[in-house]
Order: sequence, then structure tokens, then C-alpha cells
Amino acid sequence: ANTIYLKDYQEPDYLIPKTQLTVEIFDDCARVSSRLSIKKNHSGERRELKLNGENLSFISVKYVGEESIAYDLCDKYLTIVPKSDDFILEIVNEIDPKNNKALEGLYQSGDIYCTQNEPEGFRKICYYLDRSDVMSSFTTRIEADKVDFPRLLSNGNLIDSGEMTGDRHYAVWEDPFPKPCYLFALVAGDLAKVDDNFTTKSGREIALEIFVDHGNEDRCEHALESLKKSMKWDEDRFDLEYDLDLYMIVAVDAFNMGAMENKGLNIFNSTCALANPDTATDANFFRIESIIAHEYFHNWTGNRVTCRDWFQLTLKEGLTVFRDQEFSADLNSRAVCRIEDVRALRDSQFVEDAGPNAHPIKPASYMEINNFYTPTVYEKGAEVIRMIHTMIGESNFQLGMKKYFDLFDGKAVTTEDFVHSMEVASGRDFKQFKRWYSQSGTPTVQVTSKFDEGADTFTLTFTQKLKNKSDQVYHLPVKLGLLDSNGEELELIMQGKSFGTETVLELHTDSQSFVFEGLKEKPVPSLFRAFSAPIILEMETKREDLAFLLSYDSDSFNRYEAGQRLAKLEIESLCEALRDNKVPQVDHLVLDAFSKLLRSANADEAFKALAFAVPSLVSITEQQKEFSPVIAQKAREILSHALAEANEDYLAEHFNRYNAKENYVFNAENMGLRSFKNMCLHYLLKLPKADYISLAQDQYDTANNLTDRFAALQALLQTQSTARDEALEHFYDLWKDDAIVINKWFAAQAGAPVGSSDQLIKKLENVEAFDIQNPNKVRCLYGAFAANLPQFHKEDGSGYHLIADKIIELNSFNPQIAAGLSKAFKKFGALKGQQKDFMKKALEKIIAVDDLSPDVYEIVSKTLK
Ligand code: DPP
Ligand code: ZN
Repeated sequence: ANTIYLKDYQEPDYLIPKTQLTVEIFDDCARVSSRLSIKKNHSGERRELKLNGENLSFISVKYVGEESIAYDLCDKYLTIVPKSDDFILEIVNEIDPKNNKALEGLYQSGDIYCTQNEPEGFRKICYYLDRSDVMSSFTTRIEADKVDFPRLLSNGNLIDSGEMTGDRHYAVWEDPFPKPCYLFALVAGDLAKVDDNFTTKSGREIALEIFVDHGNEDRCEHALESLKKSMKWDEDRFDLEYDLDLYMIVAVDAFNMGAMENKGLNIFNSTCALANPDTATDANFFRIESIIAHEYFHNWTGNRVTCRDWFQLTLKEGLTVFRDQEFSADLNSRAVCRIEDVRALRDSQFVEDAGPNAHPIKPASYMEINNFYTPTVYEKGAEVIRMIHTMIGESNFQLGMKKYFDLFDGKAVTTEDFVHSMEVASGRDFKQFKRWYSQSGTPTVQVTSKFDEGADTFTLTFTQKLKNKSDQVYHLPVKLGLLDSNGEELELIMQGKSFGTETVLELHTDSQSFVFEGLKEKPVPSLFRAFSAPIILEMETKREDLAFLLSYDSDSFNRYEAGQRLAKLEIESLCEALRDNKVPQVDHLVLDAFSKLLRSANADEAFKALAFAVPSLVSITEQQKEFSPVIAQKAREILSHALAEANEDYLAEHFNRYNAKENYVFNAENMGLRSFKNMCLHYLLKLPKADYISLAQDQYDTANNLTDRFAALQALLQTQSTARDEALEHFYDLWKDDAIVINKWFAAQAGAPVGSSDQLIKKLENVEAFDIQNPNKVRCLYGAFAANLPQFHKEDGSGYHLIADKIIELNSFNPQIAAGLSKAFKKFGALKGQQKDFMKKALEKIIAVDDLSPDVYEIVSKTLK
């Protein structure tokens, strides 16, 4: 496979100011006729014009009004030597959407035709300059059978439609905003429509339309509400208004990504759009709200201002994730959102950054750009934007956004252009800060402290430990406070100047000290509040101090963090005891600290549900000196069991208190109450009592919403009981024909701590509701199994071989999904002995496949290196 480098970027030789497409859909193929207005884009001699095109049946190419012209055709390009600097080409080709199982370009999902063109799908529709710095005004005519395809949709405004002979009809769409072809979309099918409207702050009425399979009309309300909230929020906080008169969303079942921000015509994976209380959990409702927002926010950060090239992907993704995180935080509980975002960052991005496929948020090279839609580009990218926000503050950040749109609206730009806008608006210099864009790996910040009793000073020293030899020191913000022994915030005084009780320090050099004055007693520091930088904090903190911060820190994130650090210390001790064949004993200080939190009056239920949960298995194994998920899982269970036992009465009582039978309403408060209640249930089922199994069984049977029903099922999945089997069987019978809901049934079993195995997976892939061609099902069965660390890393290597075989199967028709699953082998470097040999064999089996896609090759070869 070829490696493509950022340093080789060159401006396009030609531009395509205008694109007119006609797409005729027939039974056995689709015919695409394109009329491209092309213009030379440099002052030198005319060069050849190389149009991208893959998997296309070429029919003809000519200048408008002429016969044929000389051309050269290979499996990747159509090349001509232009006769002038400004001309119109007419090209015809055919494609086969029905057999397009890679789900890129134009393909069939169920009975619907739809497109996915980011990053490089458009070249599978027609010959084109498929690169994001070529922006064009599109007019699209679609023709199809009117019975099978009553809806014909594309970007922009419908300007014409009508009947044709032979039961066919047509629609013509015009998008007034020039865009790169990755934002082109087309949908044809028999879809139900649910609509609504939104009036913008300048008084324009926007029609909102959601298109879904017939029968799903009652699952659209939440997406529409979320869309209206997003439109309003973007006006209020970012002063950004929608620009077309129509906003359409289409939900399809077969989709590689979560959703796609095509101009005026978003296409969504149905899991990320459709919800009602019976078919979606709180987590689904929350996620849908944030993805609807994310795609909507792309209209400005992504579409109006787009990326010059795909190395700049984080320009739009990091920024848009930051925006959707802020939206969720403003609408729900900011503290809970931050904790969940950081948890997700650590469990996915930190792991990626420590593994074989680590890359900077702005990669310097790639083999297959599809492999770079990663937690690093997205979530770490958002953290980088957040650090700028933390250092310059909201009002300067908004001035920076204004500057960004002033300078770059309608353009395809780079991450430097974004940072430049922020520098101009804030008067700051971010030259050093830009290292966050080009260096990979999570930096560690070591902190030591010293209290000088005579001088009443407290000194904090921060030292950066970088990941790679060639790395240079980062510029990063440290938000902090100091607590006195009563848990009160102390005034921060440095060099005689007061900074209130919370401030943001900035690190620039490899070691920096800060001296806080006027302190009568040794304070307890609370550092990196709200996780102000994506780093690993290394600081020796006594268990007593962690317990203290868990009780008193005014920063919710650090309160949570103190508990997690305390629990991890304890789990580490338990792991050691298990390794040494000693009887593991849980420390009373830890149990007391968590029991106190559970009863604390100064924390809400949503927070408690997060803070009382033991650290994730991933976050534990990432810190292990020797990677051993089986021992980590055992230690984790010992701690959970001890917490359940120590708080049994309280958990049982509070489970009842919140077991209300009110109608389901999705909002932050109710979501918090439900998560607390279900956390109680989850702990109770760690105790081997028939009463608690009945409790879960009863909740499963009588729940009036999927959140509670599914939580009961998951609680039962921790047990080996007939109640477990009955609930699983019932769930399957109820939802087997529902493409979205049944996926939860696969994921819950594949990921279960008890009962999952390679044998189970082989049984589940044969049930009728499974379909390997559907990416959601692959993610929910094989993806969930590969993320079930004790199972995937089972001693006999069976997990590795199962997943390797599936990657090989997927590689033959959907390389993108195959490559995604290949990332499961990321712990290769941490393995030892026979375990490593087993994984090596599995990886070598993949590498040996004929016709291995560049997608899979890139991931696996880098893993083996
Ligand atoms: N559809 C993906 C996203 O919105 C890629 N743009 O992040
Ligand atoms: Zn995005």
C-alpha cells in the first residue's frame, strides 16, 4: 500500500466551479452523467487532468458539443490533456449500487439507495477531482421508478420535479453553496416523512424533515427536538444561523459511520437517529441528541469552512466535537458530561495513543484515510480546542470563531488557519501550543509539592515527561485550587497577588515551579480541574488525601477523579495479593470513603452513579505493569462485591425509593435518577441472593421503558440463573425483527463478564437476526466481544483467531469495517510469552491474505511492527 504524506500536498491543477449530475436509477445499475465546468488553477503551462474514479464502468467522455476526445483510463484515474484553460466535460459511467457492500459511494441499504462520500466515496460514483479543496456548485437530477422510489432527495433546494414516461419520475436539486464532493448526498427510496419547522433568530422559517422506513414514524420526535435545540443553541452561544430553507435527515440501517453531515441532507445510521422510550435507552437518547447536534454544527464548522486536505480532518472534527460537548454540557449536567467525556477519552484515545496505531491529531502520513476517523482526531482534537478555550476564555474564543468565519467562510483551510484566528482574537502566541497537532502520545506531568512551614509557602513543581524521543515540551493549562483541612477553598496568592480560589496556570517548559504564599497549614492541592489538559498526572497522593478530595473537592471532575484514583490503588493492591496467592482484603479506608460518598448530601444521583462505579477494566489494565485483564477483572469484582456488601441495606432501600413507575421523560434529572437506581440494582446482583434476582426480574418484566428493562437484563447478565436465560429469550422474541433494538441483545451478551465466549459468538452469529453485512451488527457482536478483554485475551488464543477470521471475511466486502475490527489487536506490544505468539499467529494469518485491503494492511502491519 502507498503512503501519502502531508508534506507532499499540492494545490489542485484544476478546479470545478460547477457540477451538473444526472443519476438514473435502473433495476440492474445506475447511470451517472456528469457535466463538469473545469478551470485551470495555476499560471503555468497546462498539465494533464487526472480525474479520480474507482469501481466505475466507463462509457464516454467528451467536451460539450463535440464528439469524443483522447483519454487514458486505468482503475484509479481518467486522464485527459485539456485543450484550453476553461472547458466543459461531459462524462458518462455506470455503477452497481446493489452490489456495493463496502457502503462507500452510492449503495443500497434495505430498499433505499443512499450515499456516503466522506472521505473518498465520490470517486465511486463518477469521475471527479475527489479532494476537499475543490469546491463546486452542484445541480443534481435524479430519475427513478416512481413506485419503488417515491422520494428523490439531494442537497440544497428542490427546483423541479415531474413525471416521465414508463412509470418513472424525476427531481432536480440545486445547492447554492459551493462544496467539496464529500458533502454530496443522494437518497432514493420509499420513505415515510415526519416534519417540523424552526424559525431562526433573523425570522427565517426552516422546514425540518426526517425520512425513515415506514413504521418508524413514532421514533422521530426526539431527533427533531434535538435538532431544534441544536439550531437554537448555535445561535445563542456561537451566533451561527442556518443558511438553507430546508434541513433533511435520512435514517438508514446499513452505514459505516454514525452519521454524515452532507449539506442540507444528513444521512444517519438509524441507531443514531431513531428513538422512543420502548426502543432506546437514556444513553441512546443522549447520544442521539449529541450526534444530531454534531452533524448540525458541521454546517458551519466543516461545510461552510472545510478542510484543505484530509490531514486537516481534526480542523472540523475536533472543533465540532468540542461544540457538541459544550452543547450537551449546557443542556444537561456539565459535571456529568465532563466526567463521561473524559472517561471515554481515556478508555479509547489514551489507549490508541499508547498503542501501535498512535498518531498526532494532525497525522503526517497515512495509507488509508478511512483509518483516521479516530478517537485521536476527534476526541483528543476536541481536548486541544478545549485547552485554547481554557486559556483564552469564552469571550475571546467567540471572537476567535468570528475571525475564523470572517477570514475563511467558503474556503478549504488548515488547522494553522484556525489557530491563527484564535491568536489574532486573543493576542496570544500559540506557536508552541501547535505541537499538540504534530506530536502523538499522551504526555505525563509529574508533580511534586513542598510546604515550607516557616515561610508559609506551598510550592508545586510540574515536570513534563514526553512520549517520543523527538517530542518537544508542550504548552498546556493547569486549572487548580487548594483546599484547607476543612475542605474549604483557599485564596491563591502568588508574588503578592491574589488569584481568587481557582486559577489557570500555564506550563511551557520541562519543569516549572509555582509558589503559593500566606498558607498557615499544608493545603491539599486539586490539580487539572475539569481535566484541563489531556495528560497523565503522576503525583504521589496519600489515600487519606484522595478520600478527602472525594468528599470535599468543589470541582466535580476532580472529586470523581480522586475516587477513581483511590479505587485504582486498591485494585492494584488486590491484583498483587491475587498474584501472590494471598487472601485479598479490601482496605477499610476505601470502603468508608465510598460509603460516605453514597450517602453524601452534596452530590446528586447522576454524579453518585458515576463516582460510585469502580474504574473501567480498560483504565485498570492500561496502568498495569504486566497486562493481565483476567486478574484485573477478578480484583475489580472483589472490590465491587465488597462495596455491595458494605452498603447492601442502603442500596436496597434506595433502589426502591427511585423505582418510580412514572412515564418516561428524557431529561438530565430523570436520567440521573434512573442511572442511580440501576447502579444500585447492578451492585445488589453482585450478592448471591435470590431476592435480588427477583428484583431484577421484576424490573425486567414491568419496566415501562427500555432504560430500566435493559439495565435489569444487564444486571441479570452478571449471574448464572434461569432468570437470565428467560430474560434473554424474551428479549430476542420481542425484538428479533427490529434492526436497532436487537443489536443491544448481541452486544450485551458478547460483552458480558459472565457467559461470553468464542463458542457463544459462534452460536449468536447463526441466529436469524444476525447479518455480517450490516456494520452495526458487526460492531455489536464481534466488536463487543473484542472489547471484552478477559474473553478476547483468553489464554488459549481462541479469541484472537475468532476475530482474525472475521476480519478476513469482512475484508472481502467492507474493508473499512474490517480495519476497524483490526484495531482490537492493539495490546500486541504489551503481551508476553505464549499469549504473544498466539496473537502473532492471528495477525500473520491476516497479513497473508491475498487482496488484503490497504485499510486492514495499514492497521495490522503497524501492529506487527
Ligand atoms: N460523519 C462523520 C462525522 O460527522 C464524518 N464527518 O464525524
Ligand atoms: Zn464530525
